[in-house]
Amino acid sequence: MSIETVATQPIPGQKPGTSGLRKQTRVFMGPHFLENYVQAIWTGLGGAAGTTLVLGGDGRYFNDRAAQVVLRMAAAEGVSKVIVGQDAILSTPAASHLIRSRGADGGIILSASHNPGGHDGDFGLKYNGANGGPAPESVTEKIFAATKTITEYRILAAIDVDLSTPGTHRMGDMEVEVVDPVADYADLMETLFDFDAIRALFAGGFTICFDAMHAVTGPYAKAIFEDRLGAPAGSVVNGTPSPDFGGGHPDPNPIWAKDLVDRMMGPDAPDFGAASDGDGDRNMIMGRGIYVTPSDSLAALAANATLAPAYAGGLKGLARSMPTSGAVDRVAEALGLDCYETPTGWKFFGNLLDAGKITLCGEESAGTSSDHVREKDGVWAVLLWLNILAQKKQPVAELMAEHWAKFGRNYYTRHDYEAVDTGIADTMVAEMRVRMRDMPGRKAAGLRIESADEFAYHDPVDGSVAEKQGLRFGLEGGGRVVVRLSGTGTVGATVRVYLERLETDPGKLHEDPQEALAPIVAAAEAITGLKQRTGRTAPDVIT
Ligand code: VG1
Ligand code: CO
Repeated sequence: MSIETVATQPIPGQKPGTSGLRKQTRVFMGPHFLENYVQAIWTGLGGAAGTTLVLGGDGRYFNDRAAQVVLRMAAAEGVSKVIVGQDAILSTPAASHLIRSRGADGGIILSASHNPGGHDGDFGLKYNGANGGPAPESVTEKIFAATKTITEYRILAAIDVDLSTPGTHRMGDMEVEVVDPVADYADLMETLFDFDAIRALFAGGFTICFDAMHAVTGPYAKAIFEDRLGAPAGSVVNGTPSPDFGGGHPDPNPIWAKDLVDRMMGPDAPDFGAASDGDGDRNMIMGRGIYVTPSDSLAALAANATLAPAYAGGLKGLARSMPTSGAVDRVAEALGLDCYETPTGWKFFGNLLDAGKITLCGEESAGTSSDHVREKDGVWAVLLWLNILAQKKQPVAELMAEHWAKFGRNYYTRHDYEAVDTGIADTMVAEMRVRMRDMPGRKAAGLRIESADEFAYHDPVDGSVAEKQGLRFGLEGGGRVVVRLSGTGTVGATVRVYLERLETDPGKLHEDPQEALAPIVAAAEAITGLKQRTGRTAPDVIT
C-alpha cells in the first residue's frame, strides 16, 4: 500500500465554529474539502504520528465515506492506532468517554449535531483532545491557520476497512480496532447512577417516552432504558438511526420534537419524556403536562444531584454558558458553590472540569453534563433525572413547582432568526457594539437599561481570553437580553436573542413564559431593531 501525496490549495471558509467545522453536506463532499481539513488538523496538532485516536460519528449521510477517508489519512500520517465505533458510529459523549477510558490522544467526531442530515442537509467534523473534550480555541486557531496555507495532503491508497463487526484490522502500518459503540458507555452510566432504584421505578409502573429522533441515541437508549433498566419495549421511539434522520430535524426542542411535546401534554401522557439530538449530546426534558427548559433542568439537576451515587459526596462547583438563565446561579448560591459563566460552546467547560472546579455544567440549548466526560451528554441527563425521581417519588411538575417556590423562577425563552443576510446581521451587531456604550440609564420599551456590555471570558485556569462572545443587556427588575450570532449555522447568519426575567412572587410562578417575558421581548426589539432591520415579523424558532 502506498501513500499518495495530493496537491491542493486552500479552500476558503474552513473556520471551525462553536463546535467544529460545519457545512452543507455537498460542500463537505466537494473536491478536497474533507481531506484539506483533516490534513489541517494534523498540522494544527503539530503532527499526529504515533498517536492513538478515536473515530466515530452520528451516522448521518456521508458518515461512512468520511470515516474511511479519515482512516486512510490517519494511516498516511503515521497514526499508530484508531479506535472506531462499529459502522463508524459513536455518540459524541460515547466518543468522549472512549478517548478518556482508552487513554487516547484525541478523537475525530463526524457530526453536525442538531443540524439536519442527508445529501441536502449538513455535515460536520470536530477534533477532541486527550481529555475527551472539544479542542480549545488555541488548537482550533492553529487548525484554521493550516487550512489557509495548505498545499498538499497525504492519503493511503487502500481499500475500505470493514467496520461492520468488532475486531482488529490493519491499514498499512496502522491498527484499526472496531468496538461496540454502546457497551462501554452503558457500563459507565451504571457506575454513576442507582440502576436498581431506576429499575424499581419502572417496575412500579413509571412510564417514559424517549424520542431518539431517528438519530444516534436510539441504540444507546434502547440498551440502557429498555434492556438494562426494564422500561417496556417501545419506550424508545424513532430509535433506528437513519442517514437523514427520517427527513427530520434532530434538535430536541419543542419545535422539532413536537410529537413528543403533544404526547406529554395530552391525556395519556407518560410520566416522563425526553429527546436527544443528532449526535446524542443534547437533551430535552418533559414531565406529564410540563416542559422543563434546559436552564431550569440544569438548576433542578444541580439542586438534587446528590441523590445519585456519583454525586452523593457533593458538587465541586457549577457552570453555565453566558446566555443560559441564572436559575443555576441561585442554586449555587444556596449550596455555597462557585458558579462560572462561560462563552457558548462546550469547549469552554473543559478546563474547569479538568481542574476540578466544577462537577455539573450546562447550556440553554439543551446541553447538560458532568465531569464523567468532556462533552454534554443527553442520555446521562435523562438518567440523572430518573435517578432523582426514583428517590423523590414525585412527578416532574411537582418537583419543578417546589424548585421555583424555593429558588424563584427564571422565565426564559430564546428567539432565533435564521438565514438572515450576513451583512445585515454583522452590521446590527457592529452598530449595537457602539450604541451600547450610551445605553445604561436609557429606557427600552419602558424598561430601564441598567447595564450593557459585550461578554469576554477570562479562563480562570489557563488565563486565555475569548472576546466578542455576545452582547448582553441588564434591565430593571432582573430582566436580561442577550444577542449573539450562531456559530453552527450553515446558511447566512442565525441571530439568537435570549430573553430572561426572574420572578420570585409566589403568586406568579406558573405563567406562560412568552406572556411573562413580553416586556423583555419588547425591550429587546427596541434595543436591536432586529425585526425592522430584517423585515421579519416573528422569529423562525422559539424555544
Ligand atoms: C449551538 C448552541 C450551543 C452549543 C452548540 C453545539 O451553538 O447554541 O449552546 O454548544 O450549538 O451544540 P450556536 O453557536 O449555534 O449558538 V451541538 O449539540 O450542535 O454540537
Ligand atoms: Co449535538
